[in-house]
Amino acid sequence: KAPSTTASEAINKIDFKEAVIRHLHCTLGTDENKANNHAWWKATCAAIQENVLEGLRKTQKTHYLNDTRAVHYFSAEFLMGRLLSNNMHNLGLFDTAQEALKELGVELTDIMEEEPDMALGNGGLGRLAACFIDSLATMELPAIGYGIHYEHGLFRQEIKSGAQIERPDSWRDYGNPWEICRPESIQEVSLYGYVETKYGENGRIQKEWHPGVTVKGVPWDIPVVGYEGKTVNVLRLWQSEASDYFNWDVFNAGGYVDAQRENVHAETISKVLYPNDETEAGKELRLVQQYFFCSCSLKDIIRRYKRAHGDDWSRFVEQVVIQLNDTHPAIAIPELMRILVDRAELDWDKAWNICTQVFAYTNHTLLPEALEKWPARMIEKILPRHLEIIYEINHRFMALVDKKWPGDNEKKAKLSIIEEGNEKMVRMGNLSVIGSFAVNGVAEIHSHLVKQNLFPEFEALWPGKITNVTNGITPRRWLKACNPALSALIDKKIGNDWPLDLNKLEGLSKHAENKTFQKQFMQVKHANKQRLAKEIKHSLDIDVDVNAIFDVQIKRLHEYKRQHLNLLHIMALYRRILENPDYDMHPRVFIFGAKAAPGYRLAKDIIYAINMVGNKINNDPRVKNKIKVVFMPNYRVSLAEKMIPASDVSEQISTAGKEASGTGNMKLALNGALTIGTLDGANIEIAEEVGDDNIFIFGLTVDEVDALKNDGYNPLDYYYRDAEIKAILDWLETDYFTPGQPGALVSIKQSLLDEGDAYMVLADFRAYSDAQIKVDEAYRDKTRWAKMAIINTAKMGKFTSDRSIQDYVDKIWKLRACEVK
Ligand code: 26R
Repeated sequence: KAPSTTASEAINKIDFKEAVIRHLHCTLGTDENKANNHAWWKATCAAIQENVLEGLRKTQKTHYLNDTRAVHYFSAEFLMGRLLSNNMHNLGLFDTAQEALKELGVELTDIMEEEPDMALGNGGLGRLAACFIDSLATMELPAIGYGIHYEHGLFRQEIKSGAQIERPDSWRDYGNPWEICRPESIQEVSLYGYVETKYGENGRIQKEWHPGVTVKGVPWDIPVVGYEGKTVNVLRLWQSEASDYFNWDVFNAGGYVDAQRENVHAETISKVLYPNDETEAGKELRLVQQYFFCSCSLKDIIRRYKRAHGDDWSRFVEQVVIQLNDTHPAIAIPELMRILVDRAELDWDKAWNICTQVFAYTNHTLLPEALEKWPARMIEKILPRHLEIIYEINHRFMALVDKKWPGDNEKKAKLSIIEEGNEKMVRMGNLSVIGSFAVNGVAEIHSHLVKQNLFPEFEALWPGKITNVTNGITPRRWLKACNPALSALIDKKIGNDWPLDLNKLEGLSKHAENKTFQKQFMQVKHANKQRLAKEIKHSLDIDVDVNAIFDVQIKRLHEYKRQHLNLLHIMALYRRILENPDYDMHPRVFIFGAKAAPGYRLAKDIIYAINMVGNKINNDPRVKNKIKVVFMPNYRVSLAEKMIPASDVSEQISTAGKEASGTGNMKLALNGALTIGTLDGANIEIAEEVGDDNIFIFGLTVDEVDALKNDGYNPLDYYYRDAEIKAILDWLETDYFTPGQPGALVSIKQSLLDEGDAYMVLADFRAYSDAQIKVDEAYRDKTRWAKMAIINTAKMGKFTSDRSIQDYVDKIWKLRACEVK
């Protein structure tokens, strides 16, 4: 931005300074001289929040007066990260705030570091929800996000002697400046107890649930500011509290201590986010969490509907659509049925009609261990009435299946919500498909596999119900805010309307071969790498060469994502250097960021192995700094925002068919990193956009993976036939990387050889290594690399989450934008 300030900007700046000082004084009880960075941060947030809340009031009034149809995004996770920078950018106040603070002697980028991440999610699914609510507000669509107000978000990761340690996350310890408590909208939620069957006068059977426990749901609202600040939607998160109403008797009977114990139990519900990514554990508290937030949210929606329409349910489906973010909120389906049938006394068919026009379901994974199934006995204990309703839904559905395929019991077994066996299980995926009017996968290949492998019988029964909506990312956070230098360069080249219309980036293509532009583009990358190098030095005391290739793999740690394939390749390079001191390669820094689920042994072993191998390589003078290995602790949204702009190479190396979409792949390519990846998830669509010359694709395809599995894949074939693979795996068994502790890394070798290498790491190793040689060659040709990087940025238009949301609107939600003046 030009340094000259217009009159109105000067006034804005003065106003802003005045607001910050006022909040230092009146909100924080301090002053300009005493305030530390934390106080400046809080005062700045409060000054910004004034503008946010004005937009919120206007938006809510406009939506109310227009009685708008809205989408309700139900998600157990929202990975919001930090909000200050995002809110300032979306309000167009970033430069104003930066200049105002500078005049007060405060550096904005320093105080932004004071903000704790809002890490109320595990990974892809939670971050997608955050990008989607940004797009919804930006596109002026009436929407509300519903979730859980976890007291502790995803654990903080520390690395001690190379191993992951989990520490509690406390994002609200010193107060959160963005959230607003709404005690006027508290809801009551019931659990446990039994169901009484009554016979009404008309012979109608009535079911009455006598719950054992009642808890309060307290809503906290986080305003969600759209770009250019017109629409401000909300994210409403529910916190559990003991219901004072329920414990009154215990208290009066002199049971003060017991009453407090009840409190502890009730408050446990929203205490902590489950840190499992893709491994269903079937824990009772998790089901209680899911039901708790779904029940609160449905009651909230119905209260709002009734305020406008009274007891007339006929317009409910016109006003309300609910998107289920995976099956985690699937219990909302029987809960809405319960409310309609038992409470509103609608007859079953009418109620079912409403349900199946309101819900839509997104599937995010095909991994069998991530598909939620609850023991029927557990549901019966916690939600006895809901289990009855689920059986009734299933009973009627089975009749429908019998009409389509008379007497076909195999079909019924596959389609049934209930999985028979030793222990009866309720399949939440089947319930979600049956209770929804639309089902979608998150990338073309993934949606294809949902139809072909996961739900083929549903596809046959209801052709067209399963569709695709390819994921996206918000370019406001993932380019404009996190990479200001690149954004400024793009503005200069093609104008500044790309954040709202990402296809405009295409305009960069014609400059891809322009020497001056290439130089500018790579200078920005270089500066971002310098910044990250400083961060690496600061947090790990490792020196990295900024002229080396920054090769980045950032995502949750999981075998299917194959961080260990990356590691084996690093070991291969190291070995090649030891065998041939002149081994020719451009220096490379391999940078990792990953959290492992606390109970996932092998994932933690892989983190340990990366650190131990890295430590050896980084300190071996024979390597002559050609390789560095960096494991950045506590990977999270705010760290991603620093790593992504500094990346040259993006590692997207999952076993084909396993990664539903990926979204980190899009963020990295948008910031000019080149992908080395398999034909999996959205990588396929990224390759289509950038063209085969601008991406490094390798490895088995989905069909080849299937074929190899059917032929009987044997990892030992690769071990014995490829001397390098053998040498590396054997190396893991020595104490070379873990002096005095032979066998400390052996579990990785075991998983690949003895346990069958379920993710075909060895089958893909050679192809991966060859692709890495191509990456090396490409980087040495500076002009070629610059051109490829520019083309990657230029071709990412498709992957804005605005496009994803438009697809949902057109195919599923049938929503209309509502202009807020
Ligand atoms: C059941 C429970 C333990 C659980 C299972 C799976 C909890 C969390 C998950 C996370 C899954 C659903 C997830 O995050 N999937 C990711 O969703 C992203 C957004 O669609 C995709 O980009 C990514 O490929 C996929 O792994």
